[in-house]
Amino acid sequence: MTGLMDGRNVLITGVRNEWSIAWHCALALHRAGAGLAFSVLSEREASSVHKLLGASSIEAPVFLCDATDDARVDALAAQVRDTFQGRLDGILHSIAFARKEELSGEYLTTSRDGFVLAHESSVYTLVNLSRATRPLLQAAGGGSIVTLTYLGAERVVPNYNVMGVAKAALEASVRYLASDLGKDNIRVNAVSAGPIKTLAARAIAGFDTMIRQVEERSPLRRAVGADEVADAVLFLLSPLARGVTGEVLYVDGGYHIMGM
Ligand code: NAD
Ligand code: IMJ
Repeated sequence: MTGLMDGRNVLITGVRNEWSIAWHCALALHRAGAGLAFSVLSEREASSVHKLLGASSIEAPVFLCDATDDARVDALAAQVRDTFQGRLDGILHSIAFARKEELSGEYLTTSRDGFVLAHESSVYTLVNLSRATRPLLQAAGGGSIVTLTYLGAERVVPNYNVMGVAKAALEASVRYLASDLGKDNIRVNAVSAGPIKTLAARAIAGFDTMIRQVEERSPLRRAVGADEVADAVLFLLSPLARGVTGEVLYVDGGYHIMGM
């Protein structure tokens, strides 16, 4: 069978467990024929990904990389280069972090440290990964970088706070990176996903209320699943999106278009 991603190699970040949006993207990319490599934050996540791979018959290396650590990001790029003979076609950036205490109450009380940590983890990691892997994407004649964002970048969503400010910077980074990398035929886009029950969302105050609102108010009258986000990510990583860069694509059942 010929697949949309046959002969193309993609680096996937941000798989923590089977609910992770990045895991569903990995499944969609694998089904489309892509070769995969994974980068995870901790040994614990590495063993979780090894279990998922074992159960799904996907063969792929799993590298350890705290994406806020410049030396680790450069080492990851070298590992990916060796895995894929110097050529890389796509990257999924699915990384966000803020301190739990900054994700409730007023944004006004965000600490300086918490502000910096959220931006380093959730925004600078995209810049750093893009910089370190640019030669590999260039060697493939171009490529596609996709990150995940949320409506809280543009609207005030209760408790999203410093993450919303970081996602605004992430979306602006998508545009600036798209401008820098377009001359290398490297595209940079974001998928803005509706609320999905993952580890990064379950513990959040008001998350269930948010899902109920989406079910009541979005044009499709339902929340979206990680598989639906994954298909949009697959599109942006694939040659079907060869004319699309610097864009934010909403996969939220249309929620963001509504005034009320
Ligand atoms: P998740 O917890 O499964 O994934 C978050 C990942 O970020 C984890 O794998 C974690 O290890 C990784 N990470 C954090 N700091 C890191 C670092 N320094 N280096 C490397 N990895 C690091 O949750 P998820 O919901 O799948 O989140 C993935 C992305 O989707 C995030 O950017 C999130 O903001 C975005 N998003 C989620 C939702 C939702 O409702 N779940 C909606 C829109 C956007
Ligand atoms: C997160 C916080 C507040 C409201 C929220 C979310 N809503 C949604 C999310 C309405 C959908 C999930 N989301 C889009 C995220 O980007 C989550 C990021 C995140 C989550 C945690 C939880 C655990 C922790 N730190 C985190 N850092 C980032 O300690």
